[in-house]
Amino acid sequence: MTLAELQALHALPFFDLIKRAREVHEEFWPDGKIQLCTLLSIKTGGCSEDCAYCAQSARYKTELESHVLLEREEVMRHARAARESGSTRFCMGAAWKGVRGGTPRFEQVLDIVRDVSTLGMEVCVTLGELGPDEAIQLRDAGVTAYNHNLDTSPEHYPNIVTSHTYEDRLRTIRNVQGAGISVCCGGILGLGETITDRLRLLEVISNFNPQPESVPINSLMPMPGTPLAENPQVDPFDLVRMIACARISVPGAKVRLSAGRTRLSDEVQALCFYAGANSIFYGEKLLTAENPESEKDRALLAKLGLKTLEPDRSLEAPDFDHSLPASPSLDGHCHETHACTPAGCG
Ligand code: SAM
Ligand code: DTB
Ligand code: SF4
Repeated sequence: MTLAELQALHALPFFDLIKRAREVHEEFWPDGKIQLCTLLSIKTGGCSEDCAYCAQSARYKTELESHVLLEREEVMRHARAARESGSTRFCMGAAWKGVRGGTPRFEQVLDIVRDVSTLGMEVCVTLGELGPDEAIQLRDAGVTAYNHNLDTSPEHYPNIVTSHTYEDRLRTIRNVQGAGISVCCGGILGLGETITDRLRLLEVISNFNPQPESVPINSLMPMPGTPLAENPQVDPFDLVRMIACARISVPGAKVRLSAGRTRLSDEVQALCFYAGANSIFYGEKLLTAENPESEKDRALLAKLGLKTLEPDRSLEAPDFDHSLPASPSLDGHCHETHACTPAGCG
């Protein structure tokens, strides 16, 4: 979409905008299900980059405890737990500027991905900059999606990050597309941007070819010690408008209501789901910041009568271990296709 088209949409009266978004949502996502994703920080803190919102940058004195790349078994423990709790996508993040092929740490990541990809969930990683060869190796190891956010408009980006450029981000996204990996690309609200900056971000993202499979919309989690620690919270109606514009401009993408849900009421989250959000990060932690308690999320989805997405059987390894408990579904019905008993399922 063009910036002018997005501006015209955004300027609609609130109810007209969410009605338009709802129509698109119902056309493209008729089952109305919500995808649960679980995040895990596999390497935390000590990052060379200066992203002004991020607790993991080594440049700021934050309260964060850094840790080196997690061991394979520990990651697998988290991934199994995520699957058991109903997540169908497991996203692993590393606080790196980027990765380079042939290094021991990249080989270690490939090993982790190979293991996690046997569990039958979508496997997403976010590791920073990526070259074309690394992208192919990740795909071959089993990565299904790569998260690389553009965060804001090209114009506002240099006010937020100076250690790499918007063009660097776009190059990585092209490398991911080139390897045939799905792109997950979105942004953050609350970085001191204007509405035009937000819509410019959507203009850039909606003009990707192909359009991204996933668009996370984060609200800034102000992290103590970072330059943006005191930024004011975004008006929740503006968040809903952004979700609606994302739904309309990238209709086939999962629009993920991402960071910042701890500061949103149930009612605002419900409006976001109505306006086109169809995924959340589920589990008490994002990468380093807080996320709502799983129980609270389950209660909210149940209250709204929203069903969750079931695992995609085509992602399962041929020797997939069905002895693990099946994913409990939030609607109380078993979505497993194998024979199961009430005691073993749900
Ligand atoms: N280093 C990699 C990168 O920058 O792409 C991956 C990890 S990075 C933490 C993943 C994304 O989390 C960022 O692109 C940003 O959009 C989001 N993020 C980071 N800190 C945030 C915060 N305090 N509030 C909201 N979103 C945040
Ligand atoms: C995305 O857009 N949001 C997630 C995921 N992609 C990697 C990360 C949010 C991070 C929030 C801040 C933190 O936990 O440190
Ligand atoms: Fe590093 Fe990513 Fe945080 Fe930027 S957002 S400081 S690249 S971990």
